[in-house]
Amino acid sequence: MTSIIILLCAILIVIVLVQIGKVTELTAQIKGEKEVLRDNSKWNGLLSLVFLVVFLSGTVISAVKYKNVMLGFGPHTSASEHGSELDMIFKITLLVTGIVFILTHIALFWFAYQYRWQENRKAKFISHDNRLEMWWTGVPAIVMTLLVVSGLNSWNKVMADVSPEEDYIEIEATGQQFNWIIRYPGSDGKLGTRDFKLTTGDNQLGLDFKDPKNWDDALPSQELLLPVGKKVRVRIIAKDVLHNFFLPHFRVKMDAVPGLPTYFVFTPVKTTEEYRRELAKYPEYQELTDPADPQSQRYKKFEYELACAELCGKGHYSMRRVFRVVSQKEFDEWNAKQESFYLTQIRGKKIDPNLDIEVLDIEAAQRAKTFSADMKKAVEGLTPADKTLQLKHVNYKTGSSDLTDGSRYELDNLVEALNTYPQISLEVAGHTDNVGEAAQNTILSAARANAVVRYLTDKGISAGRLKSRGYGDSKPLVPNDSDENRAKNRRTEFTIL
Ligand SMILES: [Cu+2]
Repeated sequence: MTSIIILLCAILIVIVLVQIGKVTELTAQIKGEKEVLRDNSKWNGLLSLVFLVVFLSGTVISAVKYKNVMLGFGPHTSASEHGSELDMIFKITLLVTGIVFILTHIALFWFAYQYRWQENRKAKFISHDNRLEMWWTGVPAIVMTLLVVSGLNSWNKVMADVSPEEDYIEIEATGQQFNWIIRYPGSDGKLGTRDFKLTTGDNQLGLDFKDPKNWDDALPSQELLLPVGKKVRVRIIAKDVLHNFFLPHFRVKMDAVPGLPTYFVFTPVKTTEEYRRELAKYPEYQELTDPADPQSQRYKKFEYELACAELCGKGHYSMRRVFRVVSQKEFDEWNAKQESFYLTQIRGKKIDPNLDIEVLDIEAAQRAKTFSADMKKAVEGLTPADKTLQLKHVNYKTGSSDLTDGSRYELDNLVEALNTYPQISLEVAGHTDNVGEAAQNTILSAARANAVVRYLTDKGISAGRLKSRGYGDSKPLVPNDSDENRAKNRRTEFTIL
């Protein structure tokens, strides 16, 4: 329907134009050709002058009016180190081209008015003038050279890669239809390797999990943080079509090309809060976004945005992510809280290439951290329940009291805790589920608790600090009514005495 209306409108416009042409021809016949020509020229000339004034003043007025919402002006000075230099190039170019723009427009429309057709006036033809040629070739050539040379100089500075001894963080941005997957390096500070051949539905980035650097890499799905004052190197990758990694407030813009990794290095110099404080000084940003809420000023909503600056398809607009720039301290806290993609999504599943390794270094380290935090709480605890901890990663071979190989990590954590707190002594307690005979269960649980105590004394802990006891199935954690619950009841605990 809409297209039919548009088509009809187009046909009507053509008819109107043809009719105007015919009317003009008729008037010319009635009035005489010369008369019409004189009239037309006069009006064309005058309208040229009017256009000149309206157009040029419109340009200048709109530039002044909107200056505070344009990047590089008002509160929008660059939020990155290299950005101010780029802004300066833009401003110098704008000044030079602005002067030329105004002069040529004045000349163009003034000439159109001044030299409009008049009777008895002949045009003067200049076939060639060397001096003029020299001027209008020489001056633009010199100006262009200066602009290009200073631009190249800045380009080399902005595009310089990091050197290995520099202090920087590296993140990775993968563009796909239609979102950005941002990868953080985790606690080791290093991004793991990827191989497109490993890409599956579960491993969308094709991360090579045989590479330990990948084990702690995180893919935050919500908020993204960057520390202020630290160099950030972004690896930029595309999975399907051309995308563009665009952080306008940092003057960062780089194509994400399938099959050709690119990068950008920049240093954020303003935190999100500092940027908001800057905006708050301008009336445009003090306006309320919700008239009913006096606290809804525009500047409070400001965020650093990541967009895709390449029209990559229907959902292109949805490729927005928010980066928040914060202090190094806040960043470190946030970074430590990010969950490892490998440990939460891949580890232990069929696609995990490290199934043959019972406990990875990173898992042992994580367990040690949790254990020492739990231990601290238990030592400070008041009730017996507070002072009781479960040895979650201590396991035995089926039906026996032989510790599995993987149990030693948790037991070594316990040894370390006993050395850290030399004043404490423990009761190690074995528990079973209700399968089998009760007497048999008590014997097995006692043997298991004993095995733990033996491990600890072998590691130099004084036997006087350790008791062991087998409770059999007498103290279940939960009712023994499902496999899952029975598994919970089979456990080894210790209580600080
Ligand atoms: Cu895109």
